[in-house]
Amino acid sequence: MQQPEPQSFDRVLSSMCTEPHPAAREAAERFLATNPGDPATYEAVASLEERAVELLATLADHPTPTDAAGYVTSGGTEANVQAVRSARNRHDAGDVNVVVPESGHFSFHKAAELLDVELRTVPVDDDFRARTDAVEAAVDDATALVVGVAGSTEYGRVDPIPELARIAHEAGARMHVDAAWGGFVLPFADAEWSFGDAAVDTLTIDPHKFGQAAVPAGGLLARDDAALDALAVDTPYLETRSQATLTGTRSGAGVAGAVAAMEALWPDGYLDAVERATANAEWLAAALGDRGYDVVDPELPLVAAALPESEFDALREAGWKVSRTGRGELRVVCMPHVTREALRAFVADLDRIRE
Ligand code: 0PR
Repeated sequence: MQQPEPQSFDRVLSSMCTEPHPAAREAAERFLATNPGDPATYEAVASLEERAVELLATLADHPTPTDAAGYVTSGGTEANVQAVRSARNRHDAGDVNVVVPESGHFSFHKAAELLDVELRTVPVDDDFRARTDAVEAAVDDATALVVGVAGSTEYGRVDPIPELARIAHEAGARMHVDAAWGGFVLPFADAEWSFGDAAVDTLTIDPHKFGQAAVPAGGLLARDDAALDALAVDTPYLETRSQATLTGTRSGAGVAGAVAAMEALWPDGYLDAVERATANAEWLAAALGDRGYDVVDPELPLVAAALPESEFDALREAGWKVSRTGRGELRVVCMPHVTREALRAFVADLDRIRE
């Protein structure tokens, strides 16, 4: 039987995944049958995972990357769930709450439900950033975690992380930054988001998004071991005595691919990718603005613009994989596979649709 072809990336404009770097593809294939969940058996992939954490901590400006704790998760969802779980386990109060801006990814809703914690969603300002006054008003003694988003899913916005960290710590809570998508873009942008910029306790940063690794490769980082220790359960019959990860058997391909991508691309390759993506986002925003659409000014390479539903539907019909924000705007994520040529073809199709 003929094998089905995977989705071609040619017209994929709103995915946060991208074509893996060739080195990531090759490394992932070599490590397909390894399990970093059993480091005493699969030693090579276990040391690759230590390397992955150190590289991720370098990107996230950890003061001493070799001291950072963390692991390669199945994705941003797992990293966010684990950050909530860790903060809950470390907090004294019985019934805790977690404060998340409404721009937070829906994985926090999953976390709250799974972990039976109260989720307090707070409004964002006119520029889609967490409102610090609203966060300040929402925290109390039972707040275990404050979440800030660094590169929001819908608009690519960065919350005021240092201010949120201050509010969190004054309330006796921990600070988590969700840089699942932004983490590979922000090292080259003018924003305060990282361990180096604020007292961040945990951080999500996913190689399988802008990091150009193979799926699955998310990342959870912690300032130090305590956050991960709070997640550990005993594993009596394994050679290693405890496990802090959510899943048991994990993807060695994800770990190896992540390391290979980061070693191939950090920092110059990522800088090139970010510069190209940023120029593309600016070009697209200008092209849509010229045509009279309301465009949300892109800060990171993600463009949102208000298009009539009929035009959006016609673009989908023409094969463009585009999606909408919660408010209904067209959303284009300028990932590394999105070329200027593709964007020109997209705008040409839009012009045809508008005729
Ligand atoms: N945090 C942020 C800020 C995210 O944008 C996402 C995913 C997550 C966490 C969760 O990450 P995982 O999906 O790895 O668990 N954001 C994308 C989104 O919801 C996920 C995505 C990726 C969707 C590729 C579609 C797609 O083709 O839009």
